[in-house]
Amino acid sequence: MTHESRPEDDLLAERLTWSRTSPARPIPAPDVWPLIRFPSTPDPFDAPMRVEADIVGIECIQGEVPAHLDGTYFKAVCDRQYPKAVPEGPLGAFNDDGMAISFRFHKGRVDYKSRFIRTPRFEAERAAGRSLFGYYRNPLHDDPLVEGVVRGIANTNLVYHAGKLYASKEDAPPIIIDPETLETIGHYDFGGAFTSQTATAHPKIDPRTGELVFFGYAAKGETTRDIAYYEADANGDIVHETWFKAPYSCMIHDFAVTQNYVVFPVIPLRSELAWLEAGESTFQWDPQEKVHLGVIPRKGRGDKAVWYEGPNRFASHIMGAYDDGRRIYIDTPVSHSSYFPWFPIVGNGEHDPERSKGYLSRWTIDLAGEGRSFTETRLSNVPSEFPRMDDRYETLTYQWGLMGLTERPGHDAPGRGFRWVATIDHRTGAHRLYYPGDRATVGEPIFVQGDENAPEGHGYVFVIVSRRDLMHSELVILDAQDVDGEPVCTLKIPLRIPRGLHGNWVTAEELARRD
Ligand code: V55
Ligand code: FE
Repeated sequence: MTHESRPEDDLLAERLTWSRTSPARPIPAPDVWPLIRFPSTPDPFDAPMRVEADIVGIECIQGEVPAHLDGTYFKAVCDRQYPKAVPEGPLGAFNDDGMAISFRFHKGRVDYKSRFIRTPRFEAERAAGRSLFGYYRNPLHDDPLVEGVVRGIANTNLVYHAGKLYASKEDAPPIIIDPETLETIGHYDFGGAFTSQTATAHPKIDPRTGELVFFGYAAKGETTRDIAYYEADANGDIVHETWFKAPYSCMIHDFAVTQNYVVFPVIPLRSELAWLEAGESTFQWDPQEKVHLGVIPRKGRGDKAVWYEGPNRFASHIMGAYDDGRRIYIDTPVSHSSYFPWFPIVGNGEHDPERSKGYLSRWTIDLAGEGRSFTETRLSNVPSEFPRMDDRYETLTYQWGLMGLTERPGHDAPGRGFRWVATIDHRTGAHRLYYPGDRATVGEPIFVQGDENAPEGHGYVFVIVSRRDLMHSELVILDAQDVDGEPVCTLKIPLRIPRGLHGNWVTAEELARRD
């Protein structure tokens, strides 16, 4: 099946692009500030927090902080400045304002900081005292005051490369923020070399070369099939740019990077201009459409992409990927229907929670094989998401991974959300699990190197735990090889850290290399 764009789409697409980083005219201050009243959340723990905090020396309530840890854990979380102007349904945190949080470790002391990202959208709304931007990824119903203004909310990831800390969301160019103060510096276009409308929140750093490998999809505006693939060298200068088109327009949240290839997963969470015009969900799950994996050699030409097809599947985050010259291996939680229940199903299908569970699987592309298809094998029998690895092995053969689990077969955990952190050893397929207790949920776990020369997966796991009964959060540090043992330490943050997406550890040595 193809989803050809209509001839009039190119004209309409212009309305789906941004051209300004501030409103055309200053936003007038209201005569009386609008009343702020948020809808209630199913769990009061998830109510908006809106606190920008500084805590010098966080309390350690269990164990001891490893004094040799020197660096900062940066993480993007999602809070909301104002109630939304449009009905949006239970959209998770996807349309909430980005906030950067940091835990700075130095000589056994840990300082906490949180700051909203000052996106053009955040600033415009603050001036008005209310929401001006409407639906998720749909500019057609925004307040005319902000027509053409970048809609990005930088709520998905914080990535450090070549002296810059990038706050990103996949519908806008990256914003850089100060790693020390978390103050927003502004949009960054790599000295003019970056021309896409969008940049992924999941760039990859090649540990061998220090290159930043990234892309934008819907790169000429929402619903366009255009993809721009970039590589920046270890100094942060863009050295490669190529443009091509996906078989159909969809959300390309993450991608696979190996030593020799980049792979763009086109997954049927599709997007159509007509849906945006009608104020329907910008993304909808299409149970009829195939997966297409677009393969390009590293720094190769987009128009030479080779597309490999597979059956209807959902996948989002990639744990790890590598190639052996002939085959490309991509490990990702795969489900038989959309993982996101808030995006409707084309044809009004009902969400089936069983079919939407993701199981870590390996997609294998045989570049020398016959035909243009790929194979799928399951690596784990527990439903998981938020896969991560020891990032020192990004693009390379790897054996150790991390993930969050919503359930554990045979074990009853009351409540919902991510409840366990699991590690996987690909040599044996064995899992080890950390469970924080019955009234707690976990965020994305990350690997933190204690010693840069330690073997793969030897170090720490950091995870933010929401203590839903105690109404505070904790940063729990686990021994990466023994996550089922007693935590190394537990740091108590006396606030609710808003629900978050992705984060990364940056060593003090890397941070010192700032320009
Ligand atoms: C995700 C999160 C987003 C988004 C798209 O898979 C995908 C996660 C926080 O926003 O816009
Ligand atoms: Fe993500």
